[in-house]
Formats: sequence, structure tokens, C-alpha cells
Amino acid sequence: MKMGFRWFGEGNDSIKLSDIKQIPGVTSIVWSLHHKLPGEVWETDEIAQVQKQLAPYEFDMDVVESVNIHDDIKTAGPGRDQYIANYIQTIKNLSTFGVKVICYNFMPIFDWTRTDLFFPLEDGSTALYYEKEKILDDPKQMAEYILSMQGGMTFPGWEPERMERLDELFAAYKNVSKEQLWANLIYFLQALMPTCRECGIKMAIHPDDPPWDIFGLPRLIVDEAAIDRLICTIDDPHNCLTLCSGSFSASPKNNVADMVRKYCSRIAFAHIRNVRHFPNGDFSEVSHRDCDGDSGILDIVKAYHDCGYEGYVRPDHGRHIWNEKCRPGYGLYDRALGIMYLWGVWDMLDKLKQAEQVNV
Ligand code: DNO
Repeated sequence: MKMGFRWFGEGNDSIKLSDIKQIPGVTSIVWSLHHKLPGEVWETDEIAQVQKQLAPYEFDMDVVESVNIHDDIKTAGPGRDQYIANYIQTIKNLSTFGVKVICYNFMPIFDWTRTDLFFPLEDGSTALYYEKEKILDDPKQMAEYILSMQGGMTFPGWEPERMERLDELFAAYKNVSKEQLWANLIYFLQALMPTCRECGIKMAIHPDDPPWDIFGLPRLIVDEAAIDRLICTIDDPHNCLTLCSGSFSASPKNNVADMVRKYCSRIAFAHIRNVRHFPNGDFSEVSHRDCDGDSGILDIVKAYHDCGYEGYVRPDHGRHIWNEKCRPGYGLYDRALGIMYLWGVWDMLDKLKQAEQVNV
């Protein structure tokens, strides 16, 4: 696996590239142009600035997360074809810098959704938390809470410009059924595939987080049946997955290790994190250590190893520990601990495999 670390860009992240450089085995910076609104073309001079920032540290910029998708593409609104043309231009521009994977999502209106960004855990740290009861009928209240926590930072998928237009957005999605949303996703991907083939770029969809409908909005990428549908409908090696273990395993029905084994060749990017379930359907994010949660981190890493996974990985959200002031889920310390845990398991599996080969 190739280890990455999500970084929000100079002036937009409290973490320095020089700090990330000291985490063992990180070779990729998972980046984005966070000032761009969905639908805008990413210009080459803007991409070149990021390249220049990463170069002294010899990090690659192979994985972009996220190039967000305009709501007109998701709703088949009037600007759809123009926004798809813009997206295609962005893919072409990214490919000139050697980008190989674009992580994106097709969630209506809201990206990742949590009700508490700093929920206290028993060890004194805090973490992202989802309380089912709170996600019933007041999307505005939730959006206000999330925006109130931004403190000058960007939260991808929670652009204030979009959140200000919630009524308009809900109206635009009003008549978009789950089947129509599927059709719009397929239309979008079909339009992109020729360019992806030409440019050698994989589109890696991120699952819906959490993997169920919220506020009456349909959500698609929630389980194995949805992945089957997506990859069979467009059976192209450039139509790939970002297999986010934390998003899928928020539903106890999903077994992420099984998904890894089944879809390994189509996983371009892996997000690895751990979730603890509560009987009433609430969930909390926890450390990457297997026994701290219910995602089955050891089984997941073993599945990647057994499959000979050579794609990109990143530790996903961490807890907030040691009083670090950071973007929720994206501090330096706990993600660095997560990486060391993942390497510990991976290196041991490598060693066992080598020993097996010697003994044959
Ligand atoms: C949350 C992330 C997601 C992800 C997007 C990809 O922390 O995993 O916001 O970046 O859904 O488009």
C-alpha cells in the first residue's frame, strides 16, 4: 500500500508538510483546491502552486480528494452539461501533473454528517459522533452547528455558499428519486470515462457517510448491492472506489473486510478508520486500534494484504488528543498514531508472508 495523509493546503491547515514528513512511510499528500466551488475548472497555475509546495518534501500529488460535483450534475439541472465539461477540463489539467486518482462523492446536499464534532470519549480525547435522533427533520439546525464549528477553516462539502442556499437546494432535490440520482451518476461517469482512459485517471467514489438516507434525501453508495450496481453498470477499470471503512461500517450490516476481498481490483483509494456502534444506532469515531471499535480494522488490513493491494491508503479521521487545536477529525497526532498502527499490522503480515515463502 502507498501511504497518504490528507492535507488542506498552505494557509488552510495548521499542520505543516515538514511535520507530515516525519511520520514514517508517508509518500503521498492527499490534497485539494479547497477554495474552489463545485463546478469550477481547476486551472493549471493553481495546481502548479500545490506541486511547488510539495516538491521540497518529495511527496507525490497522485491523489486528489475532493473535486466536488455541482448540484446541477446530481439533480440533472440546467447547467449539467456545462459543469460536466468543466469537470472534464479539470481532469485533463490534473493529469498533466501526474494525478492518478480523484476521490469524489455523489451525496445530495450534505457530505459527511455528524451531530457532534467534539464528543468526549472516556480517555479524555474527543471525536466525531453521530446521534441518530438529531438527524430527523431539521437540516438547517445541523448545518448551522457544523458551520459554527468551522472557525475560519474550510470543511469540504460544507461550503458556506451552498449552506446559505439550503431551501433552494432542497427544492432542487425534491423530485430527484433514488433511481433518478442513480441515472444522474451514471450519466456523469459515462461522460467522463473516455477522458479518464485517455488521461489514466481513476474516478474513485466515496461512499455516503453515514450509509443511509438523511433528511429525506436519497443516498446511493451504502452497501455491497450499490457497489455491484455501480461497477457493473460501468465496467471500466477507471470507474473505481474509495473504500472508506468508517463510512460503510457505520452500518453494522456492512462487512468491510469482505468488501475489500470482493472489490480489491477496483479500489483505487482506501480510507481506514474505526467506528464504535451503540445499540440505538448512534456511532462514535474511535482510535484506529481494532479493539476500540467495531469496524474490524485487523480483518480489513489483512484483507488488503492478502489481496496484494498496491493502491493508496490514508488513515481517516482521528480523535483530537493532547489538546491539539485542529480541524475536526484531521489533527496530526491521532492520524499519525493511526498510520503507525496500520504499518505495524502491515509490516508484520509482510514478515509472516516472507517466512511462509522461505518455509515452502
Ligand atoms: C470526510 C471525508 C469526506 C470525503 C468526501 C469525498 O472526512 O472522508 O468528506 O472527503 O466525501 O468527496
